[in-house]
Amino acid sequence: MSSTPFDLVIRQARVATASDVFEADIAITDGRIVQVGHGIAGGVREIDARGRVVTPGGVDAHCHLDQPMPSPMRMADDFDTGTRAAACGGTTTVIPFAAQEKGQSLRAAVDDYHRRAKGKAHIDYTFHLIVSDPTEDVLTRELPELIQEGYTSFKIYMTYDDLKLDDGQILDVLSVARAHGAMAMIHAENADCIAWLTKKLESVGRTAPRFHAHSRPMLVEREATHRAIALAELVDVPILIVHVSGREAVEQIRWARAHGLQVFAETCPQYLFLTAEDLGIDDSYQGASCVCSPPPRDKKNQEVIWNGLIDGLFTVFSSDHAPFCMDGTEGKRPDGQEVKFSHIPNGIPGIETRLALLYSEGVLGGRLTLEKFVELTSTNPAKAYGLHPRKGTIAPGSDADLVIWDEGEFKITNDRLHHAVDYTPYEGMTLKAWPGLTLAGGEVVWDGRDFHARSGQGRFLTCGKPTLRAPRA
Ligand code: DUC
Ligand code: ZN
Ligand code: ZN
Repeated sequence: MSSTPFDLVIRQARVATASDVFEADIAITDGRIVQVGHGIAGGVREIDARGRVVTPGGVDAHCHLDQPMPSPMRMADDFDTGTRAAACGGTTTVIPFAAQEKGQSLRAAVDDYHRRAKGKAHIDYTFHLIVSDPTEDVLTRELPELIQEGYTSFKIYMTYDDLKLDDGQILDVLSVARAHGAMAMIHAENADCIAWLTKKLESVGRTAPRFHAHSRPMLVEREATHRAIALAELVDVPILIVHVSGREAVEQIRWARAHGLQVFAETCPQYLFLTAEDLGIDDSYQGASCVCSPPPRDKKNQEVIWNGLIDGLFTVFSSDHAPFCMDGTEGKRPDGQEVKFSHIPNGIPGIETRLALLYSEGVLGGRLTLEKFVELTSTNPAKAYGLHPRKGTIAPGSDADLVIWDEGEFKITNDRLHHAVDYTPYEGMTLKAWPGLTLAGGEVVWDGRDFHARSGQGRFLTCGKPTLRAPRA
């Protein structure tokens, strides 16, 4: 038997996977888990995790980093600051978006995004594509080729003038997903209803940030969710509805599941912890900080989202981190100006707070089992986007991406976070836990106090085909 010690052994962990919670030691060599069990031999380094929960590192399967924006807007986080924040919040893999601009080839969008990421990421990453211009060449050559190369998921939009596809285009793109086994993610909001409501609101001077929520009521999400499901049913292809915000969309997804359709669903922290009131109860511009789409709803809808997490309606829990500063000229105040709600860049930061919010209020709040937490935040996103079992579990052969949890009071303040955004929507909230240590590829990137850049930097991952089936609701 070889006497070479392991690089690292984590002792007496309370190991949590999507299927079990059990006590074990975890041995790591060359960035991978090599043994999980009892009585494991010594490591060059050892960490005593007695009594502490150890989960797989988080997979944040929906975040926006350094995505090209129309001038003067610019995302505050690039692959350096965004993945630094992710690591300090327990996330070890991110999947942001290589976004095609209309008129641009998909390949050019991917090449550009690789340039933005290269040498900057501290944790592993891959890309979803955003298909905004499904030309004949995109449909017949570029998209199939990219799927073949390991870009096996893409997002399509039913809203936003510069991104949205019409129903015929959606059918075309879904057909490519079906033919080549890709996962299609859909942003479901009815663009014409939003445009009509926005015009009405602005014509009577209702331009403050809070009217963003009035311009995107639940009905517009419900209708688009229904339509997305029908289009996918017509093509006979699985889809994943992203950032589901409340009851009416949930009902559509339940209906689809009950009819045996492969409809997956994602939700995000903002739909559990924020409401439309966070966009303002008066016309103050502060509410711009919580302008995102779909908008946060109300307390009753938060309960519906919690129930969907508990009962298996939701497949994945992502941040939808979309980082814009409140101050300066590139974020929520374009050119330094307070603008109409329809001109405020959409999105809120959340890449670092995603896991701790759900662990604290879900697991320690008694709503979610540890297994469910792991499934939603790590295992299922890894399966949905073809990264499992390299990512998303604690097992021999998997990457040594782990979180050791500290339980105790943790107050969220923006100065404790590691993103480049100048606020957090969760300022002042007291949580019951925070990652005490994050290991990425076997290296400590967060020790509970300080961030440590990973020597080899994060690696780009090519993805396999999705390996998930939606349960019948
Ligand atoms: N909505 C999106 O669809 N993407 C980024 C942020 C947001 O609010
Ligand atoms: Zn979206
Ligand atoms: Zn998004």
